[in-house]
Amino acid sequence: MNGHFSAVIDEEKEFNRNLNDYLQTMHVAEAGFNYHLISVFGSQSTGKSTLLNHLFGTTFSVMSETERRQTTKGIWLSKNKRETSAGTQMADNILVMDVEGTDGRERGEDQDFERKSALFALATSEVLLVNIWEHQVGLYQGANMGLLKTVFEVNLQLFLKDKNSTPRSLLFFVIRDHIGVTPLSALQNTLVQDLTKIWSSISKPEGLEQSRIEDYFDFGFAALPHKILQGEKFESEVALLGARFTTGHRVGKGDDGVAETEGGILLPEYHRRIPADGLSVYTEGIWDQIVNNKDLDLPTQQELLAQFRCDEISREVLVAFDLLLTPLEEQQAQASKLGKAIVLPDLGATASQAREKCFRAFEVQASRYHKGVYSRKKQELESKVDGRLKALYQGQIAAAHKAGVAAFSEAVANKVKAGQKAGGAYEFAEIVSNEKKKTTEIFKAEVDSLAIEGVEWTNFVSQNQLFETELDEVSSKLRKDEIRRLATRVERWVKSRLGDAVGLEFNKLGSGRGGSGAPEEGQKPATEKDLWDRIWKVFTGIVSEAETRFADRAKSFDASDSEVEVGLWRLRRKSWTALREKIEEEVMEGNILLKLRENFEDKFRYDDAGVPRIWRPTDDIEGIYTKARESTLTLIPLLSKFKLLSNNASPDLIGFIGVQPSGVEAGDEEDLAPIGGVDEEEGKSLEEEMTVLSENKRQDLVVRFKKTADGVYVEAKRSAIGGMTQVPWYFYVLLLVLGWNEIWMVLRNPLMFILLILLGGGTYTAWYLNLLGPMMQMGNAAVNQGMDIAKQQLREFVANSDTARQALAMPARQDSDISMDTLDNRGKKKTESESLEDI
Ligand SMILES: Nc1nc2c(ncn2[C@@H]2O[C@H](COP(=O)(O)OP(=O)(O)O)[C@@H](O)[C@H]2O)c(=O)[nH]1
Ligand SMILES: [Mg+2]
Repeated sequence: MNGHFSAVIDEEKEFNRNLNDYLQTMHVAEAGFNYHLISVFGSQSTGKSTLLNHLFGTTFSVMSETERRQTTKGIWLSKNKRETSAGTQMADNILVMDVEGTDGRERGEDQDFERKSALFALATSEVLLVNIWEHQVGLYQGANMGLLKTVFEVNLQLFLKDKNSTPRSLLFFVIRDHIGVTPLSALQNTLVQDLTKIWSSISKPEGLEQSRIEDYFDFGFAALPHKILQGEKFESEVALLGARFTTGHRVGKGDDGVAETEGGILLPEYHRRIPADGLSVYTEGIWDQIVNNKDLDLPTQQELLAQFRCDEISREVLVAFDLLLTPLEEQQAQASKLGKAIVLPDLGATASQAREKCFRAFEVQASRYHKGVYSRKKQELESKVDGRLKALYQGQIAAAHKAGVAAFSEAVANKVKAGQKAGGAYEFAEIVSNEKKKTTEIFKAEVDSLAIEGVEWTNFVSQNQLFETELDEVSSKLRKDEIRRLATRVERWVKSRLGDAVGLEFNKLGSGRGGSGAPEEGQKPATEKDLWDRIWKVFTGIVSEAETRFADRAKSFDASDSEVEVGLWRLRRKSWTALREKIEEEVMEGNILLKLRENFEDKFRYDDAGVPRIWRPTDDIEGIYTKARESTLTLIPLLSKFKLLSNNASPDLIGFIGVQPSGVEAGDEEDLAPIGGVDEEEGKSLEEEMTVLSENKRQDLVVRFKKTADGVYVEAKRSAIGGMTQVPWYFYVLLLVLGWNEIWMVLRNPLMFILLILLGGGTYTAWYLNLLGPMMQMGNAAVNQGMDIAKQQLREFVANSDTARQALAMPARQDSDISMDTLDNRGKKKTESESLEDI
């Protein structure tokens, strides 16, 4: 190849692979269908190359006029170098092929090349210029006619393969060295007759016997004067001929088979419809078929070309597509490798633009090729591109889904937390529905942004549904958690209330009328026998209050009936367990013994009016003691079993807790302590559940209590007789004998004597007025009172001092500042009690 023309086929009959480069340099490759391929035909040295060079400004080598040496064999191609001819704008991108063969007269060894090049030219060119000397017109046996016969024959072969679409060709006769004596029209007639004769002489393939030459060819004619003899005229005629190389269209067909056209000779129907960028591949394929003596099948060649080119174009457009898409794919892959899904910003817009651009670029270039192949390749490209997009979009949706669900649960959790901090004033259901709406909108916006109009698979309806379903699942899980939290708060409240209320009931056991164990508030009940009735009543009251609150709150979260039912069931069970624990605590050894002692002392040391007793030897201490002790002892069997006075049976615990609701799941039962009689499989009966003190404990308690009571009795007894011990009479004699001196001293001393008389007179007067007894009683009471105050002081010291209490192994006092029922489960002193309204 040089700058002027390119070899299509070299002398070794090899196809020149640089043809496409030449077409690109000449800017023909991008011209689509806007080009024209013209070949020249004729015997050796008939001035073909000369004609082309003059017509199109090409530089094909011409046989030197002096040397008459043959030019190199082969097929050469050049682009028209002229823009205008005789003032007329020539057609764009005219490509001219110069076929150099051997002289027709020496046909023989190279007839083969001639035939092959003719076939090649015919298969590819719109116009075949047939160069012929005027003096040869009419010479039917002339060399040119032999070549034409070949052309017609191969043409018929082509037609056999493709009856429908092989385009017509224009055989344009250029009569050289036209002297002008015989008019062109006469020459024209002679030529047409000769052609018809040739046509009828060739053997036609089956089915085409009746075909006429005009069915396949249009004819054009031009005459040129002698180039050397009439140089100037030759030039101007060539220029006029060049002016005919413009596009034209058919208006009819004359009688002689000469096409009636308007405009130039280049009719659209001659065009082989091979896009310029595929011309090189196409012609190569054709030459390959021809050289290898294969049946030339143009439609197949066109399909092959289309496949080749469409694939090539597809690759090209995919490169551009890759450039846009690969970074996104990599970003996504990177993120998922790190385990965190990423929502790529503006993915929908970027990707759909890349897709659109890719398809449009493909369409512009590839749609010029074979329609069937094109549409197939287009589909292939689309599925390739959409496959990539699909994966990317699915990743995107999955990421948006994941991010959405995470954002949703986080937002709900945060709002709930904030609400709890602000004092529990939040509506769970409202938070969930607001957050769900917000999250769904964001997700839907992302999904919608991926939609491409008219592309079915970008309509992610099911993904939207899936997302909403997942949000519902998450919110149901969050709601469950919320119910659990609510339950925990309510349970804590129940526990704290039970601690107070049950503690109070037990305290009443030891509370006397002003006795040291009496609580500040609360009246001693009329009877101790209804202790369990009172506890049960208080308990059911607290639980039912808690149940109401729980149900109300749970309903406000949109909890289902079944969830509420399960929650209430759990609450009742936990409440019962809490009550059992509280009772257990109350009847702990030290605690209960203290209560019994207080109860006993209350009965023993105070009379029915609540006045403390002052023991006198005459009092029936033993009787009162026995009565009080027996009365307190009756408490032990009462305490040892949870039994109601009203129906003389244990409360209906099974009825209270109720049947296990069907909605209970495995997780709901995990943290529940078994309850005897309710959970039958636990092997503990209701009887056992209701037993507060075991038989052993009971007996032990009786023994211990009796000891304690005995101690109190002994103390009382001692105080009654302590001041009344009899003094023997000889003690008075001894006192008189030993103290005689002192007596005399007092009697002799007037001051002492007067004091003695005053004291004796006072005593006599008191005795005389019967005031001696009450005075003595008063004195005795004052001493007792002093003792009591001292004991009280000691007790307070013991109660308030941990070390002292530990030393005595004594439980804390129920009504002291640091009492058990106001301590929380970690032993910390509670500062404020929880209100059910805050829950
Ligand atoms: N008589 C005559 N000779 C010509 C004409 N044009 C070219 N020639 C000569 O014919 C010879 C062969 O020309 P060439 O263009 O190489 O013929 P080709 O082999 O058909 O390509 C050259 O020596 C030209 O000078 C013409 O119009 N009339
Ligand atoms: Mg030549």
